[in-house]
Amino acid sequence: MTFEDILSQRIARAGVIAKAGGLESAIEAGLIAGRQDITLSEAVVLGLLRQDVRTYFTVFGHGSTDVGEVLRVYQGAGLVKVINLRNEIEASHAAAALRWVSGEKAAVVTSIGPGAMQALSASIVPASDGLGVWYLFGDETTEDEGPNMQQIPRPEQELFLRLCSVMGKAYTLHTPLALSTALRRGQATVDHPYRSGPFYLLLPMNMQPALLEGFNLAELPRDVQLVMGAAEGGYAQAAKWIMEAKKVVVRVGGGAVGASNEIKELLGLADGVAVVSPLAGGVVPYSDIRNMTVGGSKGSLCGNYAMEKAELLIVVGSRSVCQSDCSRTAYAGVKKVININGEIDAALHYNNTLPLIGDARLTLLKLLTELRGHPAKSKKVPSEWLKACTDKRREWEAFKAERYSHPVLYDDTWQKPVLTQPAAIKIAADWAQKKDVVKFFDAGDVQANGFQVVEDESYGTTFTETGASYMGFAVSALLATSAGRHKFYGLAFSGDGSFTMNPQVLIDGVQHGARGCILLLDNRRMAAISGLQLAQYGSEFATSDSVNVDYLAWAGSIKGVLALPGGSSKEELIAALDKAYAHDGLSLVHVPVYYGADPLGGLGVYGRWNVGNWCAETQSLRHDIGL
Ligand SMILES: Cc1ncc(C[n+]2csc(CCOP(=O)(O)OP(=O)(O)O)c2C)c(N)n1
Ligand SMILES: [Mg+2]
Repeated sequence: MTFEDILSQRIARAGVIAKAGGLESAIEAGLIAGRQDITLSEAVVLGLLRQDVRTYFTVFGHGSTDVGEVLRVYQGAGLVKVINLRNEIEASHAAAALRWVSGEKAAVVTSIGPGAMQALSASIVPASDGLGVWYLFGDETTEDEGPNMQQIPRPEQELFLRLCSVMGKAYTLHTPLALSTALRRGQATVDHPYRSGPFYLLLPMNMQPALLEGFNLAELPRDVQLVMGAAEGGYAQAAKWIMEAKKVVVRVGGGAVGASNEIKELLGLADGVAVVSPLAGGVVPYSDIRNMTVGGSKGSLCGNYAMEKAELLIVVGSRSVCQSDCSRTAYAGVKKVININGEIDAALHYNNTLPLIGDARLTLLKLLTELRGHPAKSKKVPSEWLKACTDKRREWEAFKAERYSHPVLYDDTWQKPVLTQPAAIKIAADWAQKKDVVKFFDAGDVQANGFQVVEDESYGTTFTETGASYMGFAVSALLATSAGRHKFYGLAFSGDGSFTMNPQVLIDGVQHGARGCILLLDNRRMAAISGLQLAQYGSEFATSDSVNVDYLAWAGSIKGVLALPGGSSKEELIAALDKAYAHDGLSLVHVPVYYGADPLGGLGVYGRWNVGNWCAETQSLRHDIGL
């Protein structure tokens, strides 16, 4: 077949599929023959379409022009949407954010080599946060005629496959007719019921245009809903432990999303309190009397208190990352653990554990049925445990309120009074809540202050990438506001360090109609690390520079971006956010923020962490506790 034949048949095929309303209906209505002469690239796009992947975040290169040509035709027919970007890390973040906020699947397409490596690096985000994302990477030619430019320069086979396979599941389409298996493997990862993740489909450059004669479309896997059931057994034992324990803490992790009602009832029946992981914020309403907010190495007064004093720990869908449990030292008094988890490894994390392996909500429902059969746990309302915890929560709220009532401090670097980061975040988070704006948080002090400040009443308005804490995620995530079927307005809380990792969004956001605001909290440094250096060694080192950047001029130089000074008061910041919101597109609000030793400038640290020169002590405590 000539290229002209391939192209004309492709255009006709895409047109028929679009007219029929999708591949499934085109096949069912017999509008398209079951067997087609198509290239591997087109079969991949068709296969992904059948799995409801219609959005592509791309940085094409010589390693992916053939896939690009197919996408050109399919976009022309209205079947897919291609969002061409300037950085693969940004592309990956946007795809992850789209999946996270809207549930919509997307694919990231890159060239071979450096482009793919950038996307692979950023895919630590969906790998850590459990988000299903497809990655299509150009790969070296299969005939091995000689080293390909941008391949890993060693005379060995499948090096990219090996590299990607460390991060997640990967498949090289070395043999085009293995496509259906490759797509099914991808489906099993991207649509995994409780721990989805990145899937890397490696497309050798000479295989992409390979013609599959008479390819049977029936081989392309259909879209399916994968669900998991409740855990089997163990409920009577779990209920007995819960009824016997005086002090119960429930760790609410990302796997608990969707189980708000069940957790609420569990807290009541168990007379427990919740400590909520930042990425599950709102699963327990902030105002709930039993919510001790966040806990861990940064933590909170009340969250860390509850963890330290509890005797029974109930984990719901958490991986127990070091930040969340002070590197295994947070639960000093815990004697027993009930771990409700989809993942066996995560469920067995602590000793003395009763693992309940299954879907969190369905398992909780069964546990609740068991618990309802027992007499009420505490006659006193509130119980001693709840009273002690709520006292701490009150202390925490007072501590925060004091900071909010001193929102401005004199800053040595800015040489003027500026807003503190906690105050600026509080003002903007409250503003976002009123406007129903989705909040994204970047890494650093911005993130830590953010999860200490945010007061969500329900899940789904804050997305803080605490899984990998990848600087530049929040600003790139703004691309998700316009990329999918569900449009929304986003506010990206970003530090000066994080923003400068992915400033491409200023251009790409305009090009693709992003609706959102970058709230740039500029303390002229990577403060989270300066803070760690000071706390550990008494000296800051190489975490700031002396370059004064005019972010307003930078953002304002891009036509379509509205750049606004955020001022140094609540009123000025709200006025700037209102103006940004009224702008139908992307804006950047620049807020100089305080960095320094004044305790009113920060929200404190309450836990331990196995990093720097804290390791010896933290590790020794972990072994003393022995959990
Ligand atoms: C891509 C990436 N590189 C390095 C880090 C390590 N790191 C975590 S926070 C941080 C500094 C963040 O600075 P900024 O965004 O300005 O926020 P601030 O702490 O100043 O509020 C660094 C370097 C990271 N999380 N991600
Ligand atoms: Mg900073």
